[in-house]
Amino acid sequence: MEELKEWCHLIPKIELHAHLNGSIRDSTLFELAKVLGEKGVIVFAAVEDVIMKSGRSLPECFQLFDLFHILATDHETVARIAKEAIEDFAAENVVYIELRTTPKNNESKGMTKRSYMEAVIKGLRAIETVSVYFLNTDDSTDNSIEAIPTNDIHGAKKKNIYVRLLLSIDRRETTAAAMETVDLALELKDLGVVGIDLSGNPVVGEWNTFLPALTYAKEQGLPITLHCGEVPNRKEVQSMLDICPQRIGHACFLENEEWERVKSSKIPVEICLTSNLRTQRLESIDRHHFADLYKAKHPMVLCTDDPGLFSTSVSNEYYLAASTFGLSKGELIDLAQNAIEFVFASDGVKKALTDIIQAAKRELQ
Ligand code: 6MZ
Repeated sequence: MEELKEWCHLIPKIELHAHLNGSIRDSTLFELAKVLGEKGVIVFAAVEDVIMKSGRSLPECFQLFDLFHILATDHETVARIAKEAIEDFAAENVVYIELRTTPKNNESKGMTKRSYMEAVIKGLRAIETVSVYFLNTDDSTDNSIEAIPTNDIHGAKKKNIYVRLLLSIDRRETTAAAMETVDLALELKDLGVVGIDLSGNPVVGEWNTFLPALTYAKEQGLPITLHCGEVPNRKEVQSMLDICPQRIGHACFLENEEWERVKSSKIPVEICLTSNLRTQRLESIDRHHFADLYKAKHPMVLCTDDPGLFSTSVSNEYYLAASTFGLSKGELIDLAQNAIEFVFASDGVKKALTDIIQAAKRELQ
């Protein structure tokens, strides 16, 4: 068991579904909560209980996110969280990540959606312990990219990681706010933004509110990924599939007819095993739709969702897939390699990632 865990750690991995504020380090969360507790903004003891709880309903998760947003309201903290999150993913041998986050306005802190994103990017620039390649100019679209150095998978040397950003539209937002996010994504394309996500509490908001912004994103050539079927909502799932998203996340409550559409259109699914289990989307992990999709050779990628919130890691998600569904080492590394096809970055980056995983295959197998 330990050997397989260690092996899952060594595989160069691709993370395509991780929320920035769900990736806060526990130690940072406690530190921030303590300071705000001392200032009387929150009651630290109450926070401690919520943070330490392991199984949470979906509504409880969203209460916790509201707390995270109180903790992370200034630019400096946002930059710190982004920096630490990427350091942690790189330490896991993640070689490419699309980190998603909701740009936030916060007048009292002088924060706009744009300045929030600038803080995230400042955090990426501040990373020294890992070599971070996040500018779109780090690659070119003509396939002539100079590949990032192949990681020493045993960890002796400085890690290398490609970082791209997805801007999330929160389901609580208005059409105008969602449009603002898409405009911002277009403005920040050269700074590593590669797409749009729709997330937030799945029982909140109406599809028609987000549709104009998502359609606009598609028209402008920005790929989109949608949290789809996190709760039963057939009408919404069908409307989501109607706009042909480039990827969908979770897909816990899809009926056969909808699965058929997903499968025939080969829409890649971002699979978050621990998250779905912890938020009680399924009775037990072996009942997860991963098994059916894997058997059908449907495109999918293993992701963490909120590694801080759910105390998981990308390696752990690979380990969980292997130990639950009986995947061999070779199958695990193929799973990592297959994910390259679904990234929103350029062909140059895809080629570089293929080289990295091929090299690891030769070394690990
Ligand atoms: C839906 C989720 C989520 O954007 O502030 N988020 N939305 N389902 C989930 N599964 C449990 N996990 C996270 O990161 C936190 C935000 O991401 C979304 C929520 O809107 C949450 O507030 P950012 O960096």
